[in-house]
Amino acid sequence: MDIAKRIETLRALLNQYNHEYYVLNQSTVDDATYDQLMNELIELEKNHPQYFSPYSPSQRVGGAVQSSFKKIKHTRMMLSLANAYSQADVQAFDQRIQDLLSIHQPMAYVCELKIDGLAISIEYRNGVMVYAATRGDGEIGEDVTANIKTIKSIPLTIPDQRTIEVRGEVYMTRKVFQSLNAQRIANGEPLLANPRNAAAGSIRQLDSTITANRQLDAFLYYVVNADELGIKSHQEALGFLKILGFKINPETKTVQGIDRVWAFIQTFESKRASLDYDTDGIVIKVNALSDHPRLGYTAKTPRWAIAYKYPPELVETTLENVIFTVGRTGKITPNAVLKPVRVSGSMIARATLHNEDFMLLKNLYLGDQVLIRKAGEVIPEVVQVVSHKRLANAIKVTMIQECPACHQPLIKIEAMHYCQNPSCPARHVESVIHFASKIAMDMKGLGDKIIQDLFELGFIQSSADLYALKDKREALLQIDGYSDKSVDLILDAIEKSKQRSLEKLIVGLGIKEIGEKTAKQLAKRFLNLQALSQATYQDLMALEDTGPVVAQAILDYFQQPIHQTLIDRLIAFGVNTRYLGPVASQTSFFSGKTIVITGSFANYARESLTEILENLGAKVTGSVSKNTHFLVYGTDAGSKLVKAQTLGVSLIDESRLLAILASEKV
Ligand code: 3BA
Repeated sequence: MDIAKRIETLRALLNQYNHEYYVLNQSTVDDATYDQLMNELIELEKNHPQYFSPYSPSQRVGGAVQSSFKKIKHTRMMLSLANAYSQADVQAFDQRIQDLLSIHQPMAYVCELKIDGLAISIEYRNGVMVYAATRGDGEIGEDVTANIKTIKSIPLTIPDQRTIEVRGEVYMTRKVFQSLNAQRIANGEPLLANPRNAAAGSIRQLDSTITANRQLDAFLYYVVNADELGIKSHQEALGFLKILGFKINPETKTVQGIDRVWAFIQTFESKRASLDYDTDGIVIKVNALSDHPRLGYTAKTPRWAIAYKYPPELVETTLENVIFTVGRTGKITPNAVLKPVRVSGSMIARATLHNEDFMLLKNLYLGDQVLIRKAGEVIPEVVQVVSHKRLANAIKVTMIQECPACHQPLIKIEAMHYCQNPSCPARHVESVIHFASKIAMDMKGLGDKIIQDLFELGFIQSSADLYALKDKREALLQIDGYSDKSVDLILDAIEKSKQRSLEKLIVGLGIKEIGEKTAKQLAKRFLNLQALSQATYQDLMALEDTGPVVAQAILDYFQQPIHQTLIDRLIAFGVNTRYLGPVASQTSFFSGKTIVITGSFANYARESLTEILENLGAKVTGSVSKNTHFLVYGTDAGSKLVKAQTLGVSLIDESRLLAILASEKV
């Protein structure tokens, strides 16, 4: 027997069966035969390792565990979609397109279901998959190739040798999601909230054999380099994807005119409940690809597409109680405790009532039937009470006057109530949760519940105490449910957080008014915590984007002895207090230059371009003057370009910019 030939035949057959079963939903072979052929292939590959191929159908079972995901820079920015919430929004989208293109007949649009999953980008070269990446921030994603290869409906090889980059949505069917959760109940594991989170969690597994067991699926909807491949319309791009063996959504329809788009949206509103996967709207795309560059892009979204979002589902349930939680800043939030119900695919047991005014406006009584909604990633909210169902003698919900944790009287500032006791235990717990969170010191695995446990059991009183836990390993192991493995993971995450750059620490301190963006500016400007803590009001006011409120908040923070003590202890534990990010280069083309950016760019979001140029030492400002050194302009540059030309400011277009940045190696 010619081994090589047999292996090739088996691979071709198994690929064909996979495609029939997972993409076309029709099988021509029984499970036993399939398994037999697969086993034969695995056996041959094992005995003849010289014929190993990473693209063999035997490689879809997952493999080695990775220690982390590599970062991948997308060759072309992975954008987002602008949203529409009404017929008027959809019509405005159409009107703008017709205006921009000066077209007065109905446009051809492709209507696609908006799959509620996780966006991915996959590149093929010479007919084989070379990498697959998540969206990330649109510019840089994570290399999840090993995990994507386990998705049976995504081909490992395609019958086209050109470089082809395709994008789509990975999702989990409702059926698979339910059986996964049933299995988790049986194992006593926490439940996954909805299929979207389950799919995202499965793709983020470092062990691809776990991903392989999750039975993920994917619809592809975009050919990134369609222009290079001679594709003329979006519909044609979808047809091309289909020929290559990808799964495309069968409900997609091309129509003429926005009225027909609206009809499609209405037809689907009732149909989407019966699908076996979650959708959260309809994506509308201009069909003719030649119109896309003419329409261009705003900072983050193409002007030739929009996502219509269906109104969030309203669900009725019982208001069992109202509890008041204390935030890190002492802010009090009333929360509705609900009889758990399923809303927009997630189980909901709590909903926010925001503040006293909102809560009183709803006129709630305990035991009321209430309508709640959950829109996208937004916190569930009580919409209204069904007042005719109110029980006799029900008790009205009112605002509390003292802190539920420390019983100090609350102070009302504008619409919000605050506990102003600096040693309130609830505030301390929230401060530590914030300190450990992803946007701050990013201690992975140290969730809210664990931090609450550690507080209640007296292990910690402040963020600095986290760093002393490593000497209490034995005591931690005595806590119910803490294993050797989980304790080590937590201690390791805490230890690792000592190496975070200054901006993460600034966020972690929880200074009023300071978010991620301001923290980054402060870190870049002051370079270490010592310098920031000694900054004067004038120093702080001299920063761009920093006004009197922020400046005062920073001064107030460092003046409090309790904060000085915290910082001293963090330093004593070896927490890094220096800025570790890129510093403005002294020698770059842009160092010391004042630059204005205008228009939209194919390769950059505006914000990231600003950051790139600032990292190269440029000062990026908002308006063109005679002091401007360069105007960096993209498509649709308007009055700024005209003004720069009048003033004789040097102009840099996107291709020149790319060349300069390439020579700066960014
Ligand atoms: N079409 C999501 N973006 C989509 C290519 C553009 C796009 C989406 C889409 C930008 C869906 C944003 C993330 C992204 C690829 C960027 C769809 C869906 N089209 N049908 C117009 O079904 N969820 N999402 N993905 N590039």
